Amino acid sequence: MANPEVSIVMGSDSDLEIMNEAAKALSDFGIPHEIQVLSAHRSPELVTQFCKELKTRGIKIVIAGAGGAAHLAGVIAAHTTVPVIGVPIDSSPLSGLDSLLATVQMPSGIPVATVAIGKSGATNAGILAAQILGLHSTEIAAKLMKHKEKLTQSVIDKNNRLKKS
Ligand code: RP5
Repeated sequence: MANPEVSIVMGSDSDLEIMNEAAKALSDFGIPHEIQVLSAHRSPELVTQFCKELKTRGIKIVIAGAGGAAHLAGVIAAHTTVPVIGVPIDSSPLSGLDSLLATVQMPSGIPVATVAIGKSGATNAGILAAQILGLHSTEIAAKLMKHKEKLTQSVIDKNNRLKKS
């Protein structure tokens, strides 16, 4: 996508199915984004280079997903002031609890906005990025309001179906 505003990164291509949910949410809100594999452990120098270029490339938010000893989001946050949203991936025998703790338990001074484990977390990462960008875009803000209305309508529809059954 040309001129991405949000960069999605993930520790491995095995995380793609989950991280695609973040990409889908961003597409729903019309936000240009990119997605690539970057590993804090397997390609530390590429991560550093990526962080150095974020500002000049016009990236406003990074969404970083990783599993296991999930240090990707935290390492990126250590290198940049661009806000980082972390998605813990449930790819290990510990079902993502390890990734959650590794992503969320950042030391004071280096925040990572950590969302839920797995697909719902990835979706919410995309929506959270839209909410941040929506502070300065009436177009995105309007789409976010529609999203909320749809959620309310889905609850009303569920109750109507329950009443009929
Ligand atoms: C992490 O290790 C990745 O984020 C992935 O969730 C997990 C397994 O990676 P692969 O062995 O499938 O490449 O770094």
